[in-house]
Amino acid sequence: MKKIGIIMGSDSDLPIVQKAVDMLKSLEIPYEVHIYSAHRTPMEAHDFASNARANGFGAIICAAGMAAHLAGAIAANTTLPVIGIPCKGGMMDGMDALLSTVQMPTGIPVATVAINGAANAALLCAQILAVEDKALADKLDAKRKSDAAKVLEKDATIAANL
Ligand code: RP5
Repeated sequence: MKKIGIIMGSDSDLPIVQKAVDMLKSLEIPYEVHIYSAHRTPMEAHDFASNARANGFGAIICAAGMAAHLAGAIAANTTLPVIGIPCKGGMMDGMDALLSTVQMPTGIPVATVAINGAANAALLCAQILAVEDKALADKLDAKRKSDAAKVLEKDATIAANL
């Protein structure tokens, strides 16, 4: 199976990124985690993206806050799918990162999840890999069913108690 690259702009993003790591772990998808910044370590970010396909990655998650250019900078140097997580923080509470991540020019797409939407970023990567992987697709179907069952269990509890 292809690996997922998880890159964050700073170790201060880790509490948000952890949910993506946990999700990939629970689905038994291999991953590699790095701290590369579009601004502080642009050469390392460039090298990672340029070599990612040859290095066995299937998609790349990029988490960054504030002037969040990391996902765009990575996407500029690979045609692998890039999923951006805008991280909450700074004076605009994540709106700055959301707009910086999502407003990409035509030709260089970044699939942007919600502010702090790390679990969905991992699920989207899993769904991309599952296009060619029946066992993973079955796991994702089972997760959907189990998530739905949990909601229905809560529905039964609330209906009985209120
Ligand atoms: C961004 O700036 C990082 O992704 C982080 O969200 C934010 C603040 O970084 P630190 O100053 O905490 O390292 O590039």
